[in-house]
Amino acid sequence: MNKQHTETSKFLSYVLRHEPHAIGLTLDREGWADIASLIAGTKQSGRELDEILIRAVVAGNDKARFAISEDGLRIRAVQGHSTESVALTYTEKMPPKFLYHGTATRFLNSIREQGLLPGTRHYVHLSEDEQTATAVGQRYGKPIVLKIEALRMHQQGLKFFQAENGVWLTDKVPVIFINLHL
Ligand code: HQG
Repeated sequence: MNKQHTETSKFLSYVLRHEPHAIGLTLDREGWADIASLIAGTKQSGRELDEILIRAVVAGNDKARFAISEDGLRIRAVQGHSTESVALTYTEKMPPKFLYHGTATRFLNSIREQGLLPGTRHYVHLSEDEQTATAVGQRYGKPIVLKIEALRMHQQGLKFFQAENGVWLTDKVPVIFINLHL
């Protein structure tokens, strides 16, 4: 992704996951926004956006954060939402034995007490590989990767979902399923 694409991706994440109202946009329960309205609202806020740029960002996105509807008229973020207007329907799925969560060392004491909580987002986000988790943790400070006993959680009735881009989602991770001795 070049600089313009990265900036546009961050902007799209902001409006499609967190603050659609910032540009007068409405998302439906499944997170879909009308592309024409997205472009119109964005232009009003003084930022450049057109369909060519949107399509380039969606296609070239390193984490496949966005999807365009089959009819080509709508766009959504596939995970990561905090806005209450959205409640994506994810299909439950059996997770692999272990999943990983990247965080910052400064959060560890609190995680030891409370387990992993979703914060402002709708789910706790987990990845299949440690490398991705390290990059995620780095955003908040000195990264540390927590190994999660995902299959054991699932066997005990806790639900898992996988977004279209491969990110795993679960409501929370109780401390007993977190390996804190890495
Ligand atoms: C931490 C990115 C204290 C948690 C990534 C994290 C991901 C706690 C932070 C997606 C805690 C929340 C989500 C507790 C959890 N006490 N801190 N009990 N439980 N935390 O950004 O998982 O690049 O909301 O460890 O790739 O970092 O934006 O979640 O550090 O998939 O597409 O609280 O965002 O995707 O931070 O990241 P976030 P996250 P994008």
